[in-house]
Formats: sequence, structure tokens, C-alpha cells
Amino acid sequence: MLGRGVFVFAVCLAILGNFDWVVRGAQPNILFIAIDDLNDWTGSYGGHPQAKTPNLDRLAARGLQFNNAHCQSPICGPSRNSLLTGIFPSTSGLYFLKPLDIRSIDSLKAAVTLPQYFMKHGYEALAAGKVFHLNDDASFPQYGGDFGRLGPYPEKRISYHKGSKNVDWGVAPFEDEAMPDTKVADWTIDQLGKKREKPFFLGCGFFRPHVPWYVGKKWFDAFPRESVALPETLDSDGDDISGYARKLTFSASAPRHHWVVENDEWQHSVQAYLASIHFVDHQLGRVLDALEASEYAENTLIVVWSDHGYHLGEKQRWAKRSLWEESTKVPLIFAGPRIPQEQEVDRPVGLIDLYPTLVEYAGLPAKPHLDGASLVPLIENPMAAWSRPAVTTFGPHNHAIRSERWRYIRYADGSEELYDHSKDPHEWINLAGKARFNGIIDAHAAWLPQVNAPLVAGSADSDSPIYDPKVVYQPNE
Ligand SMILES: [Ca+2]
Ligand SMILES: [Ca+2]
Repeated sequence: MLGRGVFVFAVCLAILGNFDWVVRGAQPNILFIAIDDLNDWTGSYGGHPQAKTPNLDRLAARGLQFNNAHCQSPICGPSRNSLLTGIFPSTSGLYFLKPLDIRSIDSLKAAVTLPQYFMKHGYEALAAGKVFHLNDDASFPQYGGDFGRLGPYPEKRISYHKGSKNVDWGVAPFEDEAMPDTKVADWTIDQLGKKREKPFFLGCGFFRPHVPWYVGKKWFDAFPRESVALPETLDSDGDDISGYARKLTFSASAPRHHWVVENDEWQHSVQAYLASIHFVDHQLGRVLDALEASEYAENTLIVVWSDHGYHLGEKQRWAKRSLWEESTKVPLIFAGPRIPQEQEVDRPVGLIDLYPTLVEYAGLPAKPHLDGASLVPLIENPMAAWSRPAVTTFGPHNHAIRSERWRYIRYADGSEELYDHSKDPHEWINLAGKARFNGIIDAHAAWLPQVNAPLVAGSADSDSPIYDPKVVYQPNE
């Protein structure tokens, strides 16, 4: 009998590989940190030469950074719901912000979310701030609150006197202590100081650098406005894309690029975004320090992600809501036990892959019917062969396929774009339509989702002229 037991133990080790926590009886905790609307403007990603993110950088230095990670939807709610359910927007039909409550959506109401799956396997799940767009009580039954979300607001707008009260930027007369992100960090730090009986899945969702870009003066002072570098643009960039693409990526709530330029607000808004990132990085650092000082320091995986990127004038666009690199690329960093240090992965991956990755990492049984793939092979070997591209979707039949070298976009009207990142990192030159690239296009088109579920009820998009006929498209506004 003894020999048989040893055999079974050995088989278990072989199946579970390096992530055999169950066998060893010490499952890792998960500290799951979301930063809203953060593009690649961080030190270790290098998207802006003046970004100040010492805490993200130190995390990347002690962990694994995915250099080619992409969201599945370039909007907060559907991106997060896709990540947390493991289901593509094109499978669920949740392409746009509304409905906010996933349990009101037929295709998602019975979904077992990532934190729920961990709870089913012995974890406790708790969170504060913005992990889901709006918290799902079944996923995080211990929820610390949102502490006022995007507020507080000054008495008067500072820079942009139009539209949503959330679209504005400038030095705000608020102490850091008044900011919701400070309270999210405080709450998370408090949880890390408590004795816990079960392994935890702890969500910490920061709101900045989502607009409004209001943070205190000291964060702005770190970036003297007159020396702030602007993103590179090409005036004729929009000339080689379809009218459909221009209309799809028109955002009613975002500032128009010509307004920003003519009102001399470009450097100011870039400064405000950098200041907001610098501020939230400081809050992240407080949480990382608290974890390091806690009894969970050695047995906690840290995962930091953003829900999508952000345009600040690139391609003459502002905000998210496009299928281009600025909107789809996200920071994604892992650090903790059995994660290699000072390593980077160039393979294309998606936030959709986090669900199966964390399940495998924690040694839980594989969850069927997920649209992503576990990244554990890339954690074990950052150079491992990897055939899958990252897929981003913005409405039915509008998809971007990002491989290691190329971005291919196909829109619902059949128009296409192809960009070669080895020569054109700004995606200025659309190569689609040139016969010599037909093979590249065919290879990428093979990854287009075969299912394009109709929009779920109540999801007409209030920001898009294509999906909401009440929105008037004014390309020259
Ligand atoms: Ca967001
Ligand atoms: Ca172009």
C-alpha cells in the first residue's frame, strides 16, 4: 500500500507541476489590484518618457511583466465583466457599459465569477473600490465600499466646461486623505493586518487615473507643464481608415482633439493624467509596503492590471473606445511566490486569460467553458511557444486581433486595418488592401470570434453614434 500511495503522490506532483500548493497544504493568497483607465504610461512600460511610477516599477522588477497584454473590451464594465467571468464580450453579448449589474443579464446571471470560483474551493473573497464596475455581492460578499468613486469634485469645473462632470482636469483643492483611492488603500491595508483562517482573494480597485483628473498640487508639481512631452501624432493618420471606423471610435463624451489643441489644454491634460498616475502609484506603494510587512508577505501572489488603455491625442482621439493599441494595451504584472523575477513576456495575452491562469496557479481544478487560456506556461518560461493572439471587441463583428508583430482589425462593415508593429508602433500606416499582406490577414482573420452574440437587452451605447441613434456624429466638431 505504501508504494501505491507514493505513486499517487508522484502523479499528483506531475499533474500539478510547480503549482502544487494543495499537495503541500499552503495555498497562496491572491492580491488582485485593478487600476482604472491606466495605459502604458508607467516607468517599466515606457509609454511616456516622464511617467513617475516607482511602485509599479519595483513590482515589475521583482516579478513578471507582460509587455503585450490587451483588454477584451475598451470600456470599463464589459472589460471587467469579461475578465471576471472568463467569457468574451462576443460570447455574452455584453459589449457596452450597460446594464451595470451582470446578474440582470440572461447570459451572465448564472456565471461563476473568478472570486466565486476561489470561494468554492476554500478561499474567502473580499474587495473594495472598483474591481467589478459595480460590485457583485455574490463575488465579493465582503465589500468595503467605493468611498465616493470618482469624486470629490471642486465647486467649479477647472478646464473642460462641457458634458459629463467627470470629464475635467486640473489641480484640485483636495488633500490625499479625501480621495477615494486613499480610502481603498487604507481598507486593503487594514485587511492585510488581520488574522485570517482561510486563504484570501483580496480585490483592491483604484479609480485614478480615470477622469476627472483631479489630484492635489504636489502630484501636478512633479510634471512642470511647459516641459511635458506630448504624444506623437500624424495629421493624415485618419485618411487610410474607413468612415465606419471613424464613426465607431467617435465618443460623444470625450473632448475633441482640435478643441484640446486650440484651447492650449493638451500639455495640461497630459500633465493631469501623469499626475493622476503618480498619485495612484503612491497608493499602490502603500498597499505593497503593508503586504511586505504582513504575515502574508511570502505567500501572496500580486496581480496588477488595468481594464483598458487610453488615448491622449494619439490618432487625434481622446479616451478609450477604439480597437487601436492605445485603447487595448494594458499593464499586467505578476509578482510573488514562484513568479520569476525581472522577466518580461512579449507574447500577446488577454485579461481573459487571468481566470484560467489564477485557477491553475492556485492549484484549483480547471474550470470548463472559459474563453481564455492559462498563462502558466509563459510564467514558467517567458519564451515558450505561443500561438494565440489577443482579441479585443467593440460591438458585434468589430474585432482587433493582436499578435506579437501585427494588429489586424475587421469592422462590421467589412473594412479592415493591418499594422506592422515592427516598423510602425503608432499604427499610422494601414497595410490592409495591399495584396502582399493577404496571407498575414488570413492568418489573423482565422482568430476572429465565430460567435457574435447580439447586444444584451438594455445595452444600447449612449456614447456611440453607431449604437445609439440619438447621438449625432459630428466628425469636424
Ligand atoms: Ca476603465
Ligand atoms: Ca493611418
